[in-house]
Amino acid sequence: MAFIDEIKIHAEAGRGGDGVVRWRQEKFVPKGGPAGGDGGRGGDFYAIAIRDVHALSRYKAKKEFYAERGEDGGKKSLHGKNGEDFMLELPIGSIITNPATEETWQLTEEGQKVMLLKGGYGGFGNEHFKSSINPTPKESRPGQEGEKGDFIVELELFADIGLVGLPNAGKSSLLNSLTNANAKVADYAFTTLDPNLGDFYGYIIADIPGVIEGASEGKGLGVKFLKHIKRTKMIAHLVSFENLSKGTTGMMKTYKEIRKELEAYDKKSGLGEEGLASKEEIIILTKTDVVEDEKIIDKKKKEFEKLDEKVFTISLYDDKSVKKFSDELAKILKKK
Ligand SMILES: Nc1nc2c(ncn2[C@@H]2O[C@H](COP(=O)(O)OP(=O)(O)OP(=O)(O)O)[C@@H](O)[C@H]2O)c(=O)[nH]1
Ligand SMILES: [Mg+2]
Repeated sequence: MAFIDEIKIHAEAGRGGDGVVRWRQEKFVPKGGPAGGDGGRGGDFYAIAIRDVHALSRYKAKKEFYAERGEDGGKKSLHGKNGEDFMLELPIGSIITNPATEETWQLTEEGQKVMLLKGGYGGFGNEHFKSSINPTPKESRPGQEGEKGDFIVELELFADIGLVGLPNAGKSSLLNSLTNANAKVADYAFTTLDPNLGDFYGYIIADIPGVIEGASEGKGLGVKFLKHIKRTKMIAHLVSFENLSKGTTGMMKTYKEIRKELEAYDKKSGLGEEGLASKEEIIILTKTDVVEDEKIIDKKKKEFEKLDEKVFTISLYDDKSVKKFSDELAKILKKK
């Protein structure tokens, strides 16, 4: 899936409204005092983070954005209305740079708002200049220009959940069935050579190459891919029922091997409490269809539940199990 990952835009905050020269007009008063109102403020220009990884593609055609100008002042001392702020919606993970000023901003949370450009102040109307020496000023000021700028927006995607497990556990297959990713799937180890990302209702799922025993020492595809899930909020740990055939402790043993690798990785990278092993984890027991006896599936599920983790059983040949998991996952991610 193609995520557009860089755009350039031109943005302008609103100009302030002009102050005006007006005179009070009252019945029986031939010439009243000054009554020209001040101009309104120009709208500010903001970027706001939304949960939509495809949001940058909206700005492929239109690349110039303007906050509203402030209204001019009016008669009877009326202040002009302030211009509306402009909210540029950008996906979470956007890094915004103004190359001219070398300022950068990063959007990391849904709803986060940053001001990129400030609107201009409104100009004073003639009433403002009234004084004892000058009771009838004919002076007013124009509104101030709003700030302007060219920005580069780059998208750095942070996965919300990372899939880990042995090669062949079914990670890429699960990613494909939950999202519109098109990751390569095959019945041999190390099919996935580079991480795949998928968009799951605005949350990013990362599928990384399988981890094997000794990975933290550089075995298999090594640890270099674990860094891709360093920033995820949680991991989903996949263990296939195919590992049952290694003996009744096969699945748990497989699970613990991978946990050990995550811990070793944390230690090596000095991650400690921030590490992979400390992340919230859900366990997915995959390929239930290779087991004939439902009781074995239940028993395994209970055994894993004793680890005090959320445990799901799933087979990609059973749509219901996929749907159930997908609904639960959406709930879990929303709660975070
Ligand atoms: N029977 C069965 N096979 C499945 C299921 N899910 C995936 N598979 C098969 O398992 C094999 C491995 O699937 P992948 O999704 O490539 O596994 P992976 O974990 O991404 O493997 P690596 O990329 O090598 O780490 C493929 O042949 C899939 O068709 C399932 O629910 N049941
Ligand atoms: Mg894979």
